[in-house]
Amino acid sequence: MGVVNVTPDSFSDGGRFFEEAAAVAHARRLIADGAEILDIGGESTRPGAEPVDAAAELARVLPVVRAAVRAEDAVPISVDTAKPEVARAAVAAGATIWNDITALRGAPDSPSVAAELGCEVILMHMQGEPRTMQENPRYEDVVSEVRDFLLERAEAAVAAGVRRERLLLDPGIGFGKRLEHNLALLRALPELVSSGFPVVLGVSRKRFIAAVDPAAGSAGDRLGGSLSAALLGAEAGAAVLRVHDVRETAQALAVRAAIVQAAA
Ligand code: YH5
Repeated sequence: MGVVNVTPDSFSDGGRFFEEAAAVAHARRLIADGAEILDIGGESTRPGAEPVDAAAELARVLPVVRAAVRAEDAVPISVDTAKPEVARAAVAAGATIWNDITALRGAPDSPSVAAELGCEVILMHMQGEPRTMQENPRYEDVVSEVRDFLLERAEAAVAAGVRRERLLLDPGIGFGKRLEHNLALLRALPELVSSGFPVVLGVSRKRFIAAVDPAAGSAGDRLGGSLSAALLGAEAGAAVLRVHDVRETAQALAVRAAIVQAAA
């Protein structure tokens, strides 16, 4: 799954043409690089990020979803949003996956809208909310708490009418977690895989890599750590890897597969 961020461009005095064109070009590039899904998002969910209103998020995301759906080598489109109205419009435009970092807790009608849309739904674990989640993350037992939360949200989705086969679970690396929590979750990934739900993993360029390697201060310096954690995720049985560097990740996975399949 390749990440397409549609973020405001500080040069675009209100007009959205350039940020939209850049996102569409990036989407095409990720498909050419081997992405099998595109995850398109217009709300920054990085630690410390401020919320965006639905109209602004829709105006950013929808044109890019439309263009990605029309691309000649189109792949399934996921929309990264916590807002049911954004998910509804994106699915109407051809997206087939709702990636919700709040696990359908973003609005009271999120579960019923997910059921109505009939799309696949990624339920992600997050402690707190993006603006403040890294201030004081606390767990007794992070692995069991994250697993129990995700299974509880899966049951809530099913109770609202979402079909079980449409659900995917994600431990939410970096969302209200310290380094020790992220590492424990990665190490215990096979336990989440054993739930039977397909598991989505997002480690790409995240800050926990800088916590291991303090020299990796900026996101662009975290490719090695991203690939290392992505390979571990694949090994553990994750079904979807959410990444920025599609070409490099596909190469890492291809080399691993070639080695695993090599004749003795
Ligand atoms: C995820 O894990 N993450 S947005 C901070 C960074 C780098 C990257 C530079 N949406 C996930 O990618 N959806 C995001 O430091 C997600 N799983 C799912 N399902 C955060 C992100 C990032 C944040």
